[in-house]
Amino acid sequence: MAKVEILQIGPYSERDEKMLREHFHVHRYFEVDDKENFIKMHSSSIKAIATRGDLGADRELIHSFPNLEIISVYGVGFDAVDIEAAKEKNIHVTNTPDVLTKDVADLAVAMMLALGRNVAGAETFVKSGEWARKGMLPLTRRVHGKRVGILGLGRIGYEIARRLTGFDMDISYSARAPHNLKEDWPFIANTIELAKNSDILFVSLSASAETKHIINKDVLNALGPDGMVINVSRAANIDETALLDALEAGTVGSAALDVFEGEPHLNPRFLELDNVLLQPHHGSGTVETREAMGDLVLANLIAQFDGKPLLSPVT
Ligand code: 8YV
Repeated sequence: MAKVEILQIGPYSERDEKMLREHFHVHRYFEVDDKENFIKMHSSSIKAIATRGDLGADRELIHSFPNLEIISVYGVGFDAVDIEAAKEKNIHVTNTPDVLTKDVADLAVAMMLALGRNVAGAETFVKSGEWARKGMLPLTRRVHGKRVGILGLGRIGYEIARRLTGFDMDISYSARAPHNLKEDWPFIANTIELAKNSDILFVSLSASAETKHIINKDVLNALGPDGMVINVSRAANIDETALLDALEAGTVGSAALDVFEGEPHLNPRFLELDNVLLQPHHGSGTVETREAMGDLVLANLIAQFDGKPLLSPVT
């Protein structure tokens, strides 16, 4: 039997691509120069899209393939997929939740410690010989025991908070509604109030039209000149211009960011700042997690074409 034809939107690891090819006839869309002609030639034969959280699939792409049955996303975030367009055509969408939660939380905590204790700057101080020349490194501020706000207490936010209990932090959170928790972390509905109540603000909520620029000038002012903001969700959750202005003016203390507007081409203003820690969108970037994500992308595709229930449908 001929293999089902799928459209691959961006590169995966060699391992994952090999697995996909074993089961499917894969078209590497990102390598196609003449996309218009490709769509003319293959519009009716493509049955699935395999994409990534950061690349998604827009309305035009989704509607170019009338026999599309499923969009399998390599990533927990599916904000780059036009869910409405998929719904209109009864196309299933799956993502890769759970398998990456703890890695993203690990990185978020690592970013807090690294920025708070100036780990990168301190290493440069040693390697550049400044330690021997100048003596003591300027002191940093303490991290443990500080007030932490978690904006978005979903799976990832919860794992961040759980880790922070080991640092004796004073945790409060915001979410769509209060959670029924065993912990006694206060719920603060208003983002400005949450920021006022925090020395360190983690942004861990999934992105949507409603959360666009939820971190704005007012929230940053409320966090204040000693405050730190950490984003491991999506760039759109922060008004990046307001953040850059605040970091340059010192009205917010520092920022640790794993996601950027237009990434990987970030605003050059970030590169001029000393009060930032910049990461290349790799919250889920461990071998173990990326393999689990690749397995889940494939398992969802196989389930669809075997007529079995999907493993992780987006609901
Ligand atoms: C990316 C992510 O998908 O899970 C998400 O939503 O953004 C990431 O895991 C991953 O970096 C591959 O692009």
